[in-house]
Amino acid sequence: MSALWIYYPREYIRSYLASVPETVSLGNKASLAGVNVGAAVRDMNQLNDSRYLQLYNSVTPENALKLGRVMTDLDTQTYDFEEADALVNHALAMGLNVRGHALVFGKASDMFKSPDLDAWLEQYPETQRSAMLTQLMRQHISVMLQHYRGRIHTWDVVNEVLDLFGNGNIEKNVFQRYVGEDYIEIALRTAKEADETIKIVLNEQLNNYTDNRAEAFFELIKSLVERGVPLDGVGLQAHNLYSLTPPHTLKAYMKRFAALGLSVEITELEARLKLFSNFDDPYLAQGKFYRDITQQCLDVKACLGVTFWGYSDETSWMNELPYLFPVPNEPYLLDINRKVKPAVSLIESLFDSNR
Ligand code: 9MR
Repeated sequence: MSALWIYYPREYIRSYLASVPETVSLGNKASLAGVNVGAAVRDMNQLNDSRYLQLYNSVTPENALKLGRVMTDLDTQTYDFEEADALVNHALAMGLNVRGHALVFGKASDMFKSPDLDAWLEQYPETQRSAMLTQLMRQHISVMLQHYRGRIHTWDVVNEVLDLFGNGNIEKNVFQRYVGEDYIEIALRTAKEADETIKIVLNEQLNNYTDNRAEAFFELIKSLVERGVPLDGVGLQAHNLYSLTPPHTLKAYMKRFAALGLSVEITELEARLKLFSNFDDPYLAQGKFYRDITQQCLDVKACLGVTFWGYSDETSWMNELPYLFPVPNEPYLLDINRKVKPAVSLIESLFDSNR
């Protein structure tokens, strides 16, 4: 029964289409309030959409800055910045804040094989692998930070250090296996050496902000700070995949990082439409959820902003994994036809009364 429910594709009435606004000014209002509201973009087409600046004042290249996209040859450590530069330069010309994502990301290799670092290392004698991966990681951080010096000021230097389903243990990803758990600290220190002006962020996916895993993440961050490891902020991704996080739990959690002297940011917000199927109007309920999450950020001074992990419901990384994420996902602020969804005016209304 429940399996049927999960896989049953549903369509909900799009009553919001009756009042799609001509223009919106969420991006402007966010700028005036000194907060970033952004989206992850896949390509120039999304960035060039006439709604982009109406909605956002910030952007995160979804994949363009990742190792697998910029490094064309692991052995010679050759780079091709054409696509990434085009996107970043265009975003800057539009006046957007650009978030750099992500320099050291184990799952990109383990899950997405982009690139497959294990396969690369296995060509070399076992005794050399640790040194090789450490060198590659350090070199990559330095090359990226030098290349984007003065253009990108905030970087997810290390992405997703915890086991996705564990109790808060460090994920046994390719960096942990070859470099050791110290890879986190080595990466953060290397980033500081490469460009002392950037904001160094550790970005993590938590499924809620109250369980052992969330606690372990806090303890890890606290210990890095106490040991003087360079770290300016924490990114909380906020993918709501199988259940919805109660928004109010986020505020208390963010305040704990603020008390350590760190900034926080909601970096990859999304909540699948399917999670709202019990509501009369799932699109409206989704909008209210996003409004309430954004409110948590506005309530915490150290919170720099909120980024949605995609531009419009036409495409989503989740649609590419239908067995894990059966449709409807439709998690973004624009729908499958790039029409403005209810979330937009609901979030916009927060800026009329806040800050
Ligand atoms: O959305 C991204 C997808 O297109 C890529 O194939 C994948 C691997 O690079 O990464 C996805 O984005 C992830 C982000 O980089 C880190 N947090 C989880 C995101 C969704 O998987």
